[in-house]
Amino acid sequence: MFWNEEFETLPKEALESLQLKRLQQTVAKVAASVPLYRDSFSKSGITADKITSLEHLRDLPFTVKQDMRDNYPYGLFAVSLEEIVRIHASSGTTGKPTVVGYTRKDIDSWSELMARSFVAAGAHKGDVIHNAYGYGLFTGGLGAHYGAERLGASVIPMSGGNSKKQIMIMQDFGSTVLTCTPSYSLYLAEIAAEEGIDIRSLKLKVGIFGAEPWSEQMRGEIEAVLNLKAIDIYGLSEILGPGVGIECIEAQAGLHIWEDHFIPEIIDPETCQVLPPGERGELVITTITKEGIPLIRYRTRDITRIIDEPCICGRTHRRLERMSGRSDDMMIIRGVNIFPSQIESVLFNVKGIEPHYQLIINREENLDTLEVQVEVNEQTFSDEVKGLQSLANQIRREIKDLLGVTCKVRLVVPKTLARSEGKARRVIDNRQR
Ligand code: DLL
Repeated sequence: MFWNEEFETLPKEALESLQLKRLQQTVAKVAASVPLYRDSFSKSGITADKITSLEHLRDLPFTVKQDMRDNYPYGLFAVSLEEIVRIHASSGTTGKPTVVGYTRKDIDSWSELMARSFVAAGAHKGDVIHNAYGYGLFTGGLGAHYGAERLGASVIPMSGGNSKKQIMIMQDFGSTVLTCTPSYSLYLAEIAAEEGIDIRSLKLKVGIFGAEPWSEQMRGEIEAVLNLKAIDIYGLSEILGPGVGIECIEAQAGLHIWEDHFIPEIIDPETCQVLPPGERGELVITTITKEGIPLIRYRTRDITRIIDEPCICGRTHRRLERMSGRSDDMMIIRGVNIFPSQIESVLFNVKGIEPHYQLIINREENLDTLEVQVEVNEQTFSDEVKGLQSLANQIRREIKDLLGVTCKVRLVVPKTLARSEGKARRVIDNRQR
């Protein structure tokens, strides 16, 4: 099923010529209206008419988050505030938020892309979409909301939090689609169990989960616990919000990035060189339809690769492999690069533990240490100490085998690690304090 079959199945050549036309328009627009681009383009002699092939994208400068901070709040907007109908911002961990503005046409394209994404995920008109992404400056809530309305589904604007009520509403209103972060879906399942409600018996058939990295093993866990198809959705506020890319329900193997609106590239984050096709590296995105805040070669910091093989669903837009993490979440422990998702993939294959964990990094006597805290389930918890010790040893060994790093494993009492209603905080790095 398609939302916009013509565009979702455009042949490669047609898609590329559309991209080129839209790229030229975007370059002309930002050169005329955004001082950052005007200055850097004029220094390097870039003009829209010199962009005669998609290869010329490589001649354009990168944009980074710091550029957005330096131009806080509206300095990168390409239109006057009179044209802006919505403002969102991403929180970030330090300092001022990153601010983005949308024109009426931007909101319209975003709603279209989210409707497209919902259909790719197997949702349609007639579905009851329980939207537990946060409403507010975060793009998740309103982004999914507008897409659900565009689709013609019945959207329940729950936002995050108030988890017991969420369960009651899903049960009473007959929600068929759940949208929230993957970690929150497991928390909701836990609350349902505490309330004596079998979440598997609800009408949910699809969950559309994103906004944070999650592993294939976590997908397996969510699908088993909630009895639904778990679909990965990707996006970032700088580029749009949710709906930059999504998995199709037919393949559940990589996220189609909507290439009539965005041009993806993969670079080596160290050298900034574009990597050969299929290699894993940092995702860079150029927006080619945005009016409010078009961005040229935005460095997302997200690590993935582009899958160029045709997909069984018939969409021609290339796919991004599930994000393995952000380059700034990468932990370097005694020289070894580790992503939280790699540890997650080990933990979720071990029997006797709950899908809740946290990674604590310390420096002791000039040596980095990694402690993996993971909850055991009630049954394991009541086991003898010997059993718990051998479980901790097994996890330590499997992490060592996979990543070559020795860590401490601390099994903790069920329900003691902090739960999140939005993006989970997996890593606590005490070295930065
Ligand atoms: O998280 C937008 C969004 C909302 C996406 C709802 C999907 C669903 P930001 O708050 O700006 O926007 O955070 C963007 O979150 O650069 C990634 O690091 C991470 N992220 C988003 N989706 C995924 C995903 C929203 N499916 C940042 N897998 C991005 C892994 C993701 N990481």
